[in-house]
Amino acid sequence: MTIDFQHWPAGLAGQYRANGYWIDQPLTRILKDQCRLRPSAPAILCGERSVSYGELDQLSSNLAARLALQGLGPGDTALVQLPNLAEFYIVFFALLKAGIAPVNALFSHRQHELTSYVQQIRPKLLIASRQHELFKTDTFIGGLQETLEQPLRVLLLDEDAPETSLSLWIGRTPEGTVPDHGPTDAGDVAFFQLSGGSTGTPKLIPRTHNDYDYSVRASAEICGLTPETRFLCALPCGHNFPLSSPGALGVFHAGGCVVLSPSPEPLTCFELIRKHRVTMTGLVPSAVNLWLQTAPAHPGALDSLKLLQVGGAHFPESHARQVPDVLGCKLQQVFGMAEGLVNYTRLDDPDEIVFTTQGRPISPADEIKIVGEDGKPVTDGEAGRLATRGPYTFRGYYQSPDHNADVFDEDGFYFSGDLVTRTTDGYLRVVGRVKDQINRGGEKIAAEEVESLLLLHPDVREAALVAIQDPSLGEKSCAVIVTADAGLKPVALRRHLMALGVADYKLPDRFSFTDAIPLTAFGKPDKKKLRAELAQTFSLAPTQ
Ligand code: OOB
Repeated sequence: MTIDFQHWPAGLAGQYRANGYWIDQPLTRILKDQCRLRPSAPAILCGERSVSYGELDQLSSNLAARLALQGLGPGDTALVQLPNLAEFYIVFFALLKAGIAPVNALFSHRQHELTSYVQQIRPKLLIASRQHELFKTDTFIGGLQETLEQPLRVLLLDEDAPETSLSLWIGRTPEGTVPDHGPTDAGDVAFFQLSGGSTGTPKLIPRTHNDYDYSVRASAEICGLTPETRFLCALPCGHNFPLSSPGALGVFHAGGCVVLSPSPEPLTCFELIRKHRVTMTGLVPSAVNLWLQTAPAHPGALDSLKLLQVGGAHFPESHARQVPDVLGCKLQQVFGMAEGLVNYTRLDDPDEIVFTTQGRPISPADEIKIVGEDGKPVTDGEAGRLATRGPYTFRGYYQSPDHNADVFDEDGFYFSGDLVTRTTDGYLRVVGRVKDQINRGGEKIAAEEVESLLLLHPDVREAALVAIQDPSLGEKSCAVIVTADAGLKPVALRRHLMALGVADYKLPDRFSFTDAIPLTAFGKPDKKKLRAELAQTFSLAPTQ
């Protein structure tokens, strides 16, 4: 059994193999290699716990074997929602070993997001934590089960019942003969990444072993990872940036060590950096901003830190320039996406490149097109829409033919929705966005998704979600509402969204009530105009 997904055309796949980008090995080879080379070296440090490569291998094999004994294997999917704990990686490798493809939901996701993932992948397995509000009782799980045709096996962290305790399943090797299980073929889906999205439902990105492993290996090399690397994972560990750019998988590939932090909050991170002699980390710009403000009061705290990667959202040049002096480390800008393409400034690039660009693609095989409004390529330096294809850029969202038709051209180039310029040396600058998305400190909000939920409120006639500039997060969201009820209050709408179970970061930061939403010549909401109007209302410069 395999999961159906949009493959690369045979010609390109052949080139990717011939050039050594695709090595036809499952992602589990990352762990296998390190178990041979350094089984007792620490792979993960989390709180007081240290997990060696050998243990990571053993614990993930325990779980994989138990899942296989339950009849789960290639073709099956899992919904996973775990916080930044060692179990995230144990489960990740276990599922890869068993050939089960997970969706790693963010811990901030609530029933709206999780239900949507379940509807799309129809999982046979749910792995979550009792610490999450949704899993404090079994009500939500029961509801999910009712929507599925087959039984949903459930494993929970912090669970008392032995039959559903994730820790018990991980902790002991099962008895009996384990049936032959995964991993799936290297050309097949290994897991699903989450799209930041711009549509009504959160989309899923099938990632194959071959494509993801290449991005991990190449990223580890570009970022100079070694067995001495100590990487602080402070962003949500399932996100593409801290997972593979080069992230934890890159660090495992290099034989280094991942130190887990529950959040990017500066004091928590500074303490972990000091205690574990962390050498590198990756942050979103809003977190860097806090680190820049906090670091001067903590001299020496970041002594071991050599490299700070920044990505996920617009990073103001003025902040970029402060990084070496204030944080005492090298800066690397990262412009990536869960769909594939990742750009890095290189470690030996001149400062001006590092401070003023978002890097260049990982691979010589990454093809970049930047097109103007007329659909024709722009000249270097001119802004246009970014389109790309390559050995680790997906070829279609899972089960989304209509949306795929909108975001891919006939040659298989994916339009990311970003407006970029390119220097003559091939470095990209992100200068804006055409996708209907709000980038709230790196957390992506699809406007349409929140608008549809707002429209479910009986008193909302029209709704438009737009970005407003914010000094700390870069952007926040404002919902512009047309209603016949003059007494409708933001608090009622916020409660309405919370009752629908949407993640907190998607709740509009502001509400603005109006008589009519301005329309473009095509009759679509004129968000550019709305953004300009709101910027005036809130006395801010308009967002791009
Ligand atoms: C990363 O991945 P996603 O999927 O959460 O978001 C991708 C989008 C990009 O299309 C772009 O709009 C924005 O996030 N973005 C940036 C940026 N990096 C990402 N915008 C401006 N400057 C940057 N440096 O965010 C992601 C995935 C892998 C590595 C790094 C980031």
